[in-house]
Amino acid sequence: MSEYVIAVVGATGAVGTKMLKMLEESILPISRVKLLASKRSAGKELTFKGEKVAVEELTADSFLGVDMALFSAGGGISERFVPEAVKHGTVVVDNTSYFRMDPNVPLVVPEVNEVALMNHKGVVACPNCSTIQMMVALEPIRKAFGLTRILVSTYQAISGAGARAIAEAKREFMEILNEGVSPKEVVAEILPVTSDKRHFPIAFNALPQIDVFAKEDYTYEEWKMINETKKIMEDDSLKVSATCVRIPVLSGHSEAIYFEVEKSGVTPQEIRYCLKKASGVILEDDPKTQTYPQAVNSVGRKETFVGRIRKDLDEEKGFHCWVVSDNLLKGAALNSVQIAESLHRLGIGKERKKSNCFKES
Ligand code: NAP
Ligand code: 12T
Repeated sequence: MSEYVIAVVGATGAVGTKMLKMLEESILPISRVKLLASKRSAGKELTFKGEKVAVEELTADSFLGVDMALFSAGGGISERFVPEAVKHGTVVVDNTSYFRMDPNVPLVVPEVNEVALMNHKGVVACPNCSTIQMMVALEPIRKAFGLTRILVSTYQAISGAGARAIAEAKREFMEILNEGVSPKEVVAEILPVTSDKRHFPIAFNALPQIDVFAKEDYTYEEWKMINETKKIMEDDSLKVSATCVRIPVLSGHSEAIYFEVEKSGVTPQEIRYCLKKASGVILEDDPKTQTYPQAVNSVGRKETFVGRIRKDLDEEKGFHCWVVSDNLLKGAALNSVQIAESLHRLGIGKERKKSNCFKES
């Protein structure tokens, strides 16, 4: 069987380290992993399947002989180095937002739209973490009953913002709990967004800003959820709006989702039944026993958990639910590795074609 040389770009990061773990657990035949990061990490050793592998500095030549590359080192790195990888015939799964809305780049959640991979031209994008878990939960409902509107509020974990944000949150909690510093007085330098002008504490707080502000006073994270949903569900007329909030949870994104179905007379029981059979979903919904999805229980799990399903009190076709998943696994590393597995299964994981999304020839 043909084996893959797989590069992980951003291997030392919050997502990259989980990618390595997901690759260890994957059915993909892997002959070698190449771990790439910044110059700062060059020489550092990580473990893959019990063997130590040294991290190398990412350069334009890193992709020689690499079959597939999983990118998770920020949009700027993808902008610069994904074309270099594709030039070498490497098939790229990009986990950053840089290529997601490019019409030449399929945006894939394998449970939902694996067939979109067939059109790839060297690059496949992994959606935003908050979009992925929403798609896993809502696509089975869309298929069964049609979907006309989504209103989502997220409760997003700190690990989504990377290793430095996790360290900042831990430090804030320590200062508040061990040294008696007031939550208003701890000094923040990373959250809500490193590159933005102002920073606020996350400990004992809730921040209604994830990523920078963009048009119509929505944040870019909110726009990602809106635009990516329409692209994945292939429905520009679908009404979608989002409010994205960072909360002091380390891992596991939660979402309160209101949705309207097309069909009349659908019951919560029918929606539960539909989700029970859905791939990648675990239904946890029993108010009698206080059973519902919780962020802490999602950590380390590959599935998306759905519960609190109930009818809206006024809108006949409206429903509410609560959706939770490990943002670093299904929200990023696992979905990327599943895309790689799908590419392998479909026989399109090793493309050495001349034509690619950067250059038609
Ligand atoms: P992180 O913990 O800060 O890790 C960043 C990684 O990028 C590290 O491995 C870092 O290497 C590497 N890197 C930084 N600058 C580099 C450079 N100049 N050259 C090569 N490598 C460089 O961040 P993270 O949370 O893992 O996220 C990484 C990226 O993944 C994000 O920027 C985002 O685009 C994407 N992401 C996507 C999702 C999603 O929703 N699908 C979720 C989270 C993140 P060093 O250790 O050497 O600095
Ligand atoms: N800013 O790659 O901060 O779309 O939680 C994912 C997560 C961007 C992305 C976050 C972000 C992405 C975050």
